[in-house]
Amino acid sequence: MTPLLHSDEVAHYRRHGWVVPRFRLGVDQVGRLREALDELLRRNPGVRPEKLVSAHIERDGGRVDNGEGVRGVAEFLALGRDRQIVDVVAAVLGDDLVLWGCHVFCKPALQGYETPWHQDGHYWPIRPLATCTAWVALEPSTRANGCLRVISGSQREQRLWPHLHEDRSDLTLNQRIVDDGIDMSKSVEIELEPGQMSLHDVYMVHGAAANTSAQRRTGVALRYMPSTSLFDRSLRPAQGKTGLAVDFAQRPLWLVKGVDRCGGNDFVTGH
Ligand SMILES: O=C(O)CCC(=O)C(=O)O
Repeated sequence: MTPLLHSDEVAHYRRHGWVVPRFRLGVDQVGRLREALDELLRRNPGVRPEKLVSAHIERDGGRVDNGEGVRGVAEFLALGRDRQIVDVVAAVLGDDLVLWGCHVFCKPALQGYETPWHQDGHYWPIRPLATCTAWVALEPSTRANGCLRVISGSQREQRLWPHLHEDRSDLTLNQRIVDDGIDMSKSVEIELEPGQMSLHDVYMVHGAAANTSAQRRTGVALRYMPSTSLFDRSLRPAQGKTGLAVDFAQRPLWLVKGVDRCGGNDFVTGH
């Protein structure tokens, strides 16, 4: 059987820290996800659409929030458990996989927030630190509307750079990397059509420009870790500084493939 992530794509991910697979979602699935997005936005009129944290956690049919300030929609959980996406991610992380997060980044036309250059590892309680994000486009994601951009190869040293805290309300995230020593000329804008996705490594320096165009831009970031790592609920690496209302202590985990290799992951809390 042809693998869903081809060997040249795996090699690209290993070398550059990101890849856009040839695999993509079909039109019908994208259509269903667009309806789920409409529902998510309807359920959360008071939440900035760039900050739809844990959008996959639906409680009581969406009538109550998920403990992180968002009324989720179950269709996004189905996406995170989608066999084909899980197999794509398994090609880079291995066959024992935990889905631990899902964030819908919807940037409205004309006034979509910037996502500053950052690394995710600073504020995630995963030890050893490891995660692959599958960023699935539900709408065209282009230079004009603030597509995801990465510093290609910035994952290679497997190190975290210092970040500055920014006290601003017009950002997706209040952390910006201190970019001394980072080769910004390696920046790549990842343009995607609806149904396409990119994968990026947890050490990747990435961000996205503000959306000042007339076209909305939405991606679903699905976060997977290998089960050889522990999701350590006692850690609070974010210290409330990211501008996002995350609650890792209560965050539910799903084993989406294989077994829990480290043996300590808790698949009960939060469910
Ligand atoms: O879509 C964006 O604007 C940012 C996405 C991001 O930072 C992530 O997926 O980790």
